[in-house]
Amino acid sequence: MIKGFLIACFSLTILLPVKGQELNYDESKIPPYTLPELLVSEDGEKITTEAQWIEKRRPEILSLFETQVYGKSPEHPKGLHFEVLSEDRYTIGNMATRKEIAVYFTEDEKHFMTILMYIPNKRNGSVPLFFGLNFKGNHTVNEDANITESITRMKPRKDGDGEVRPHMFKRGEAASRWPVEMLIANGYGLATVYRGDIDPDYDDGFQNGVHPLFYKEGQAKPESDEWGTLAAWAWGMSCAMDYFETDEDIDATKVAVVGHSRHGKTALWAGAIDQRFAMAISNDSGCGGAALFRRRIGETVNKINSLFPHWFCENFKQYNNKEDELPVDQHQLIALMAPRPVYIASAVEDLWAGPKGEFLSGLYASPVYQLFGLTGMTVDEMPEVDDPVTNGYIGYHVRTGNHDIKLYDWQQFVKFADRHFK
Ligand code: GTR
Repeated sequence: MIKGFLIACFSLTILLPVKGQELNYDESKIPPYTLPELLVSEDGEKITTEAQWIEKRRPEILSLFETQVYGKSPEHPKGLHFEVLSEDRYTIGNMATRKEIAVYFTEDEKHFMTILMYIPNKRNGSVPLFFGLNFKGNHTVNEDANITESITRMKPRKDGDGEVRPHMFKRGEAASRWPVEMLIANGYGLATVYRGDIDPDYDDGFQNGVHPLFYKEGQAKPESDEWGTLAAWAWGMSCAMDYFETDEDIDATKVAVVGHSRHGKTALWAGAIDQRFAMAISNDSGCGGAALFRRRIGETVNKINSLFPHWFCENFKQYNNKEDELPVDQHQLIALMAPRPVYIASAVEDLWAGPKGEFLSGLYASPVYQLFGLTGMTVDEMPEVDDPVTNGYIGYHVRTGNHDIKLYDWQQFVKFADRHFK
């Protein structure tokens, strides 16, 4: 009862208008808009071949997203190295091996993230992997008592008295979002990292997390076109990929990046900057994720930049209330995945994220897949609720219910991955 009440209050705070801005949830009130061209390059050339896309248009679009939206990330650090901290074959009813791996960002091992990984014991050779960030610590994804508790900082407490830290969250608290047993039974591995290991999710002027490791002499915060927190998380995921390539249990050519909400935005950006990821899956990723910015329904650029000033690069703030001036829109982000498969999931009550805009970006990204002789989205109209479209290279579903990632969502991801990975 109390829990339900708290959730209701939380949702309300999210949905209340940010001072001075109007919120729109009405499809009929979406302003007319023109999307930036997908298949015309900056010098006006029409893009009609795979080679033109790869050599010319894709780099242009990627660079606009880097400098205007998420921010440029540095190269992987020279000191990047890994250590398997623990390995246990007898977990998940003896069906899976659990490993924990430290990914050290620095030679001196002071800065690191911990990958928690489950690999099916029943396997012939290496396995495909789902890899996503978690919100509250590795120990919250399963009740497995031997998962090492995440300890990095989370955020200051609202009352100013100390900090919220992941150990305050119960073991297995987020288990409904991480169906390890189902994935193992279907022959997939699962890896996750607590995102705070890379950069805690609050606005501290980029003093904690990985940003300061890369400041030049005298630099105190990222430049206007340099990485915000979402880009740092995606960069961390890309560093984890360096580890996956060294692990014989993992088929590094079949790693799907997956994420819910802010981590869905991150998964799409990770897939864009690191083409070693063979698939990207965005669940309820909304504004800054799969949803088209120009529709201005639910969360808008101005709102996301006021609520989360640290997520994007500084340049992105120029587009507050000026969506039409953005040189990109999110169909182009989806297109950066091509020809790799991408899956977009929405929830019908998640109006803050804007299900229709999430669908449309997939639809409008489809012409790029055609250049590769592939079908992106196989439908033109948004499907009915709980009627997934999984037969093209861009999968989509809108599920009954609200903002969350559920077993139903994962079941569709597995079906989609089976088509492409097996
Ligand atoms: C909301 C935010 C969304 C989404 C969500 C989440 O508060 O406005 O963009 O990222 O958080 O990550 O759960």
